[in-house]
This record gives sequence, structure tokens and C-alpha cells, in this order.
Amino acid sequence: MRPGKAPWWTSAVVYQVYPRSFQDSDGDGIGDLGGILARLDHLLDLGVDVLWLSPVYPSPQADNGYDISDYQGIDPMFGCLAQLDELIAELHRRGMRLLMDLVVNHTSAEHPWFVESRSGPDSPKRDWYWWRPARAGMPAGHPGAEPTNWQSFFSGSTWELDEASGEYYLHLFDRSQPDLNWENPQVRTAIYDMMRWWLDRGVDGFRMDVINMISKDVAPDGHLHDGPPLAGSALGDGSASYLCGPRIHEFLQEMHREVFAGRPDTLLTVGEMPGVTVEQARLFTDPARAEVDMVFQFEHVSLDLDGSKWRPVPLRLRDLKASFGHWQAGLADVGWNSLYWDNHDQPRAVSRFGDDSPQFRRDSATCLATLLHLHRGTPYVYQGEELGMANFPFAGIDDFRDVESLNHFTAAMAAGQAPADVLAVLRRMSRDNARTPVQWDASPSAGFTTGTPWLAVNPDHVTWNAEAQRGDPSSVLAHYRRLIALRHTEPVVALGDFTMLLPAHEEIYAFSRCLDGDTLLVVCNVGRTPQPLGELLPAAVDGELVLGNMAVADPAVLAPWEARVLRVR
Ligand code: TEU
Repeated sequence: MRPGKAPWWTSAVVYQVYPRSFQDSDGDGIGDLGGILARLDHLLDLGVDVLWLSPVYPSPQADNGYDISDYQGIDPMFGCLAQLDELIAELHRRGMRLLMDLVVNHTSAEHPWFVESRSGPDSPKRDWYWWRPARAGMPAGHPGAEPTNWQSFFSGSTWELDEASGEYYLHLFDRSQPDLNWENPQVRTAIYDMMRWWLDRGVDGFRMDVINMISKDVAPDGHLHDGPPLAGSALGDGSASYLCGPRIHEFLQEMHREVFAGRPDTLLTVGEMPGVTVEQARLFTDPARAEVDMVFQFEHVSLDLDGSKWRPVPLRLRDLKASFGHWQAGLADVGWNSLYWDNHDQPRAVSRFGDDSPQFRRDSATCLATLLHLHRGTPYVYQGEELGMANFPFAGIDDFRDVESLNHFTAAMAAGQAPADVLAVLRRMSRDNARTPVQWDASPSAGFTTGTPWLAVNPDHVTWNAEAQRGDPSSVLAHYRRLIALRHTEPVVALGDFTMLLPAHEEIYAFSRCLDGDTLLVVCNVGRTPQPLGELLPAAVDGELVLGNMAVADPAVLAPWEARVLRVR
């Protein structure tokens, strides 16, 4: 991709709003569209180009809106369609775009499609979902009689028995989130209609939830395959049957033809794809194949996990370099990366990969930001990340709200694990860490609500909040503003080639970016120990500082968590 010819999103930065936790405008303790409208100038001030809005559709909220019961409306808890139209208009007026969340691997069990499907085997919509009888030779409801042995993302089996018909339906996530059957062309047509309806309304694209799970590996006779058994469990890993399944590229190309083809090139699509490999991502994001513009991959947020989200282990910097380096190289000539540390599903990056002690919190948050934003790809900022928001000090299980955390706790208790151990892991990994209200000011509810927040405000908001940072040039907020501006003004940041340096070094993360003879060198100290640069990277010592996260005390030494972007010859 060359400057001048590259798509607009190569120099764009996306900001994710998780509406429940962003800003409440009516005092019910839950964020809403009115709140987002009132805070748009925060996004403008930050300089982001796109707002990705997590689901605001009508929903029973079993998974905070990722369980949708009506694709073409707004949940009254969040507001109304007129406000969504106003949001589109107000964003466009400020030169920003709106990306909606598209959750079409599954619906809510309360969606009229599923209610109809569940009404009986003769329902015209029966085949819109995955209904299967009990395993041959076993009575329905008997443990192990589920049609496959797959374990759900949210604990337990992926199959739920419907007593009325004696058949099971598939749910890769919670039992309240039945999977749609994309094999059925009527399902696809209904979804494409809905997507066109949103685009006609003025939205600028979609972030597609678990979109690489929509094609399942189903035998011609309808049989689904068991997966390899999981250690210490009666269940198995079904992912080979539903991650990047046999028809995934066909479905995405069809979606592109039916929904996006012929529309202006101001649109953006990003596919969330757990388990996607670089090789697959090249196919998904090759513009010539017309599937999606970019994908969210999960490799770098799995490096500190021992196979399971609930078995965290320390991150080794060289693994992070190998992973990011592999992705940068793999998508260098074809396709495009998206870049993120945080989202509504991940614990807070400053606590997870940085150092949230008072001494190093600001420096590590800005160091991590610099490291990520200087890669090639489109950076995503998750609400509060630009303020250095950290994990929450959860005291007990009653402090959690997330269905994933609660299901895991129940399953772990049933398996005889020690409550204190399970709580320690939840404290570190729970998605609720990301979901505490945005910290706008030091007032008791952090300026988020006049009521009682649905999830407690982090007590650290008295010092860590937007108001305190707004006028402070040394704040995390100011640093994000500078990073975002740098991508807009420096073609080498958006489009330059990427070369990883010092791949085996355990504390220094260094790389160069190069475009038409213009070279930036990025050096980051990912730790508390000062790092001499003179022998390792002499070019860094006399490079011209383009952007740094602290005043340079000694050009030849990187201070703890110091990050520098240097122009070198
Ligand atoms: O997440 C997909 C996903 O596979 C994981 O991120 C998963 O939710 C979990 O965090 C793994 O530990 C998407 C949404 O982002 C998430 O919020 C939804 O719960 C999920 O899909 C189901 O819609």
C-alpha cells in the first residue's frame, strides 16, 4: 500500500465504547446513547477517527447485549433509534465515523426467530438454528448424551436440551445465545437485509463478533464431529469444527457482494476471529478477495495463558515479539493488521502487561501505548485505556457481574476447586475488569452516573480520571492524543515497513519503520530496570526524538518504562 492510494483506515484510530459503562444520562446507573452524545467532545479531543459501539440493540442482557433479541432497534435501556440517528449525525459533523457491532453467529434465545424455531420440529424456522437429537443410543438429558462433546466458551456443554421436543440446540457461548445456522440461505438473506438497513441509515461499517465461527464443519448427513477430549474434563475441544469452518470464506465473500459491493469506500469492516492464524488472516484481509478489511486476532492476548483463560502465566517479552513480528511480516504485502491491547473482554492492559503500581502506572501505560501504536495496522483504543484505567480490586464473587466469570466460578466450585484460588484468577482475568465505569472525574460515581452504577466504580478514580488529565501535558491522555496525531501526520507510521530488532532481548522492545527512505526507530523499556542503549542500538542514542513518553534524562539509557520514537538516518 502506497501513500495516496492506501485506504483511509490505514491512518485511522478506532475508539471502542462499551455503552453500559461509558456515560449514564438518566440516572439509572447504566450508560446510554444520551451519555455518549454528551461525551463526543472527549473523542474529538483525543483525535480518533471512528467510534466502535458495542451492542445497543434490544437484548435480555444475559451477555451485556451480545445476546440480541431484535437486530433493528435500540434497547430502551440505552435510548431510541432517533438518538442513534443523532449519534451518526453528530459523529459525521465532527469528522468521525460509526462502526456498529454485528453479532450474527448467534441471537438471544428471546429473539423471535429462535422463539419460532423452538416452537417445534415442524416450525418453518426450525432449521435457522442447530437442532440435533441426543447421541445415538442414549436417552436425551442423560449426561454425555449431548450431540457432540464440545465445551462452551462460557463453561459446560455447548448443547442445551429443549424438554418439549427432546432435541438439543447448539450454543457456543451461553445457553441464552443459540447459534444461527448459516447453512440455511434464508438466515443469510435475513442478515444481509438487516446489514443493508443499517448502512442505509448512515452507519459506516461493522465490527463482526466471532465471525470466523459462522461456518460449522457439518457432514452431508448433518452429523457434527466430537473434538479431542479436554484434560480433566468429560468435554472436548470442538474448535476444529467451528473456527474458520469449510464455508467461512464463501460466506464472507457472499456478504461482501450482497451488502458492501458498490457502496462508498468510506466503510470499514473488522472481523473478530478467535484462533485465526496469520495465514488465514491474509486470506480474510486480501482486498482482492473482498471479505473484510482487517481482523482481530488473539495470539498476543493468549501468550500469558497456559492454554486456558483461567490459567494465567507470566508473559515473556520475546514471545510477544515473535508473535507481533510474525503478524507484521505475514500481513506486510497483502492484508492489514488491527492492533489492540484492551477491549471489553480483556483485563486492563496496564495491570496485565504493564505495572500498575503508583510509581510506574503512568509510565508503563504510555510505554505500552507507544509500542502498540507504532506498529503497522489500525490501532483500537478501548474506553478508559487512554486514561490508564486499571483492574478492579474485586473482594468476592458478589462483586462480579459477567456471565463468563459467574459461570466459571460455578463450574470451578462444582469441580472442587478452592474458592480463594478461583477468585484470585478471576481478579486477574475477569472481563469485568474492563467494564467498570469510565472515570470522568473524582466525584463519588466518577461523573459516570447520578445513580448507583451497575458495576462499581474503581476506587482509584479519585486520582485516575479524565478531568485530572485533560490539561496535563504529561498525562496518559495527552500521550494518547500525541500518538493518534502522529499516525495522522506521519505516513511512515501508517504505512512504513516494519522490522523487529533485538528479538531475544527480555526487556527492550525495539523495531524500525521505514517508508521511502524515512526511518523511525522505536525503543521501549518494558520493565523497571534502566537499559543502556549505546552498544545494543547506537543509532538510537543520537536519533532525533519525534515522540517520547517522558523527558529524556540520558540519551544513552532508557529509563524504566521509557519509550522513544526517533528519526534516524
Ligand atoms: O467474544 C468472543 C470470544 O471468543 C472471547 O473474547 C470470549 O468472549 C471470552 O472473552 C473468552 O474468554 C465476543 C464478544 O466480544 C464477547 O463480549 C461476547 O461475550 C462473545 O463474543 C459472544 O458474543
